[in-house]
Amino acid sequence: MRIVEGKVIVCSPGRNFVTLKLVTEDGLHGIGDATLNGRELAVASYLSDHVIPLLIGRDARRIEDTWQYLYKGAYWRRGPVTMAAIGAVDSALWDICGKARNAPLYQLLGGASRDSVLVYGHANGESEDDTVKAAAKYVDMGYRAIRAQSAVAGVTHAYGVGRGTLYYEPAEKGRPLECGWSTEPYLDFVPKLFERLRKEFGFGVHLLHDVHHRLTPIEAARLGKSLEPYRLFWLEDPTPAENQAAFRTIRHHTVTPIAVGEVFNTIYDCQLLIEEELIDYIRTTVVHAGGISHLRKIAALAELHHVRTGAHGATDLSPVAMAGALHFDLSVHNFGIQEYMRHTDETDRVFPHAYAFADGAMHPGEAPGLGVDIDEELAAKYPYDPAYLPVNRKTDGTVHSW
Ligand code: GCO
Ligand code: MG
Repeated sequence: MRIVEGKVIVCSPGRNFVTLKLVTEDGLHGIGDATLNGRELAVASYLSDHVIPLLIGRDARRIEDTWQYLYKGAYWRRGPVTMAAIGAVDSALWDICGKARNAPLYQLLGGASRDSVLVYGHANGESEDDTVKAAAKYVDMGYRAIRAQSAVAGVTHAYGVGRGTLYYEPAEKGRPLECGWSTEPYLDFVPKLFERLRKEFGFGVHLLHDVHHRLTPIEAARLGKSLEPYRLFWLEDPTPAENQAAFRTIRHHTVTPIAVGEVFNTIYDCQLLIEEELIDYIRTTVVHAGGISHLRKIAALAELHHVRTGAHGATDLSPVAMAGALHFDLSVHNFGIQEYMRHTDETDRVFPHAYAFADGAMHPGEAPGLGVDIDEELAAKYPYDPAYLPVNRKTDGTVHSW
């Protein structure tokens, strides 16, 4: 089952996506998501200029061997560009193997460990009241887990505040939007928001919150402690995680569960976090952390340490990544939750898929392989549209993590 063709499709049906497509001599094709928000063309070039030429003639069934060949063979290891490229190849090969066996991918990964995959949606608002209204909408749609973010007085363009739709898209055309950051009003506001949410919805719905890397460890510890009465499902990215040991401070002070890892690329990025049991959920994705093969290794390490998975699922990950995540989630034993941000209708039309949402949970469907495809003709109608993620500055102008 030799690979005879490979191509990279860059399109922008509502937002930018990079998709790898590999074709075998038997006429089967597989796809992988290679989207790196704000740096898309670097991965597209890495694939077209450096990886696809090495894939032609290789046996599509040798998934692990190809992964090691691309990882060790590049000499220059890790990083989001390299790992997104390897992840896309890995997903495309799993897709092909599923199709060759006429089985949905999860059946090749050990079969279903559960009936469906619990997902969380995003409730965003310009104020506490708006966020409560947005959360009510998700409860009405059947969600059993909701991430809540809100604008904070004194913080310009707070992270996660939507624009009145179900979609949240922080990347914008032109130069990066400059947001303002102030820790004090944020730390005072968030516990009040969750107190209100518990008052409105009780404890029957899971609540989550994303700090988006903005606090120091001791500030994050204070936030975790002040949120304890509201029993969050998780507090996400409380502090930047390049320094994994910094999470010891948070862990010493609070029992609020911690989730980290959407920006991680390999198992080494979370090794200490997992081995020292400093986190509760690992958020690595099939896109940026080397595909389904590598994610399974991270999950296996995590399982030894009572850490569950909670894969990133923002709209800057395409439906191809969503499908991969759902097969992984359904099969892996220590699954926790899956993020599910809805794509626009345009995006869904370009990437027809078998996965579906019902009663607050999702299922990848029974189509062979990933169960998702790309309509190339339609994709061609949405050319690449450069956009950048925002940057953040503190009130005195100092650049801060966005
Ligand atoms: C999340 C995320 C994202 C990121 C985005 C950046 O938890 O969903 O933090 O929304 O901001 O993926 O491109
Ligand atoms: Mg996040």
